[in-house]
Amino acid sequence: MAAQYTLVLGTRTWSSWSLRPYVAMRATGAPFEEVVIRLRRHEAPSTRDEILKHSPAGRVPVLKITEHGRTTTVWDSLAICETLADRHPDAKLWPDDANARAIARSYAAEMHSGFPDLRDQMTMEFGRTLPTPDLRDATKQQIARILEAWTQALDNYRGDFLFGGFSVADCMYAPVVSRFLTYGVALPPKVKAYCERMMALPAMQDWGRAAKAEVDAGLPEYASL
Ligand SMILES: N[C@@H](CCC(=O)N[C@@H](CS)C(=O)NCC(=O)O)C(=O)O
Repeated sequence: MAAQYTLVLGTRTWSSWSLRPYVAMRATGAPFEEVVIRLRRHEAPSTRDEILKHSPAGRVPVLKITEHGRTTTVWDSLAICETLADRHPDAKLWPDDANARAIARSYAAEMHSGFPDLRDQMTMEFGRTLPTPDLRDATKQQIARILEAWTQALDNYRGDFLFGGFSVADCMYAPVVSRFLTYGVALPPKVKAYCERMMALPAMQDWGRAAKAEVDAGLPEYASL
């Protein structure tokens, strides 16, 4: 019997870490259930209490895999993407070529551990259009580094996505695509076309519809909380 997957996500408009494994999960084609936890909820049950029901790490995203009567809990966006790549080799979530795979892993890891100023000054507000904040030099440097890295990958691998076919590297940068569009970052044509292809993915479209429903229901901007 196939494994049952449950993906525990944060508020879609804001939860950039949740978007990453969501698009990876969708790329596998496997069915899964979603549990969405409202972030920054201070009244009982608080966000933390809700997340702790699913993971001792107290953070989303979380993937729960139930098979043979046992549930395995995986937390942290990159660990979930890696687990999905392992379990669904046909989805080719990493490039076939070992050198391309090594570089794609470096891209994913650079995102996972880096770009703190970008994340701080350009919080994800999926689907919203907002004025560009007064960017610190460090943020500008991080944007320039991402544009350089994407351009190199698009030039070297010559596909629709960073490493030719869709990979975990694209999953890890999906929220950055959203941020660049939200805050009107100037994009070279090749990068702009890449962002458009990313936003056209059914997974990104579905995420956008769910995020819009949150906003329509009155979700404030993260920075205003
Ligand atoms: N390194 C973690 C970061 C996860 C993280 O910081 N998630 C945020 C939401 S995007 C969270 O759970 N925050 C808890 C809270 O807001 O109480 C990952 O890659 O999954």
